[in-house]
Amino acid sequence: MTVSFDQLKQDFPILDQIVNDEPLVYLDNAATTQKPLAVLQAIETYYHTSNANVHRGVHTLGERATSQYEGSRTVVKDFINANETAEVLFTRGTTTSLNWVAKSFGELVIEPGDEILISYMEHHSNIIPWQQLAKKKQAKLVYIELTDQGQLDMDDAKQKITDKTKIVSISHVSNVLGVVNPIKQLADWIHEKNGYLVVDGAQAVPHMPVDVQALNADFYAFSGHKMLGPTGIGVLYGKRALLEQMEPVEFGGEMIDFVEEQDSTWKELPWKFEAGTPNIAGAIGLAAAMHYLNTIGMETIVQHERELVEYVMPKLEAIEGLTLFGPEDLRFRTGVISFNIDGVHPHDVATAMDMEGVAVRAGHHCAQPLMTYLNQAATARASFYLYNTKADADKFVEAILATKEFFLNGFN
Ligand code: C6P
Repeated sequence: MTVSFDQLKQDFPILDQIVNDEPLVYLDNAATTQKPLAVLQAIETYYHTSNANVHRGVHTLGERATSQYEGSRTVVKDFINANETAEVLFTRGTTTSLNWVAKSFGELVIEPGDEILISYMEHHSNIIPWQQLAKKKQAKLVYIELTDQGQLDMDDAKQKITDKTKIVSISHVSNVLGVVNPIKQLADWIHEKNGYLVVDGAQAVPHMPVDVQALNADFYAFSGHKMLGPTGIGVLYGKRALLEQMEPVEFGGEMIDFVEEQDSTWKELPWKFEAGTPNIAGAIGLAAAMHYLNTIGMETIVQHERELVEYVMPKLEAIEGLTLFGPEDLRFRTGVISFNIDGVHPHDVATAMDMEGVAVRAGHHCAQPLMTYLNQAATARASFYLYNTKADADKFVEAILATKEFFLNGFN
């Protein structure tokens, strides 16, 4: 299918607005993405026609809601190529997914003296759950160093994956550097040591084809809202053999087989993990987002984002006093571009760019150890997605130049 990316914006009503007297250019997609009409309509139609609780009522609406909710699970399974729907758990998002793995699987396999290996580019959601587990179990949290290009130092990784390493937990794509990590290689190395690989896919699944079986990840976590879906829905993929061994993290309605006075037994996968009324509309919205992405094609999206980055990078590199973070070789990165303007605080950069209608994020991006590693208090960050165009990229560059001019030379 040939996609007209310039026309795609029409599917996203929110993008058609004026912000601070300028047409909105939304470049904060790593934080959250906008929703196409197809997703908004799927949620609305569900509430208009099928709203009921799932797995409970035998009435028509109950069965309709259940079949749409479980149908959404099948869509997710196919999207990431899981082996079966039992391996797809609906969660609130990446953060919940990673916490579940650390709490339940970590509890099962980590012994005192074991090592958990992460990296300096991780999001707090892929650091703190492991810190907590390590403290509880007297295990050690070990960090993989980065190269001067902001990539994982794979020599360091290989050396640090030892017989003591039980879990490696790594982001597939960094939310600050945009770097894509070699997940399959890490999977091979940790499996040779009989350990397990957990992947934080929050910034990967929205932007590239992800095949969890080809990657051989033991667990893979991601969020719906970063891929055109609603907030409050996410996924934890896990291999069946591992999920079977794990205890549920939450207990209550709908996750039980039988409850007696003093003890209970659990439903089979995936429902033993999904206590209480789930985010039904969220799952349906996520499936609609996946349909939308499939229609365009994930390879086409990769190509589009790469074209945008290849287009904008030389323009950014030409700006004096602009520092760019992440690999210079654009083949190793996605459409996430972190930058700083010498002498201007990133928050001031983001505020000034907003005055030009350009939405970027500034701060530590929930990656404080990475900021310390980069010796930066914060960065500004633009992140592109499928609805962004070369005109947006031009506006982004113009807004940086205007910001620089304003702060460094004042009013003319
Ligand atoms: N990063 C960003 O602006 P949740 O909030 O659970 O949907 O996702 C958490 C998360 C985990 N890992 C990575 C790599 C992420 O980028 C994020 C979310 C946003 O960069 C909000 S801090």
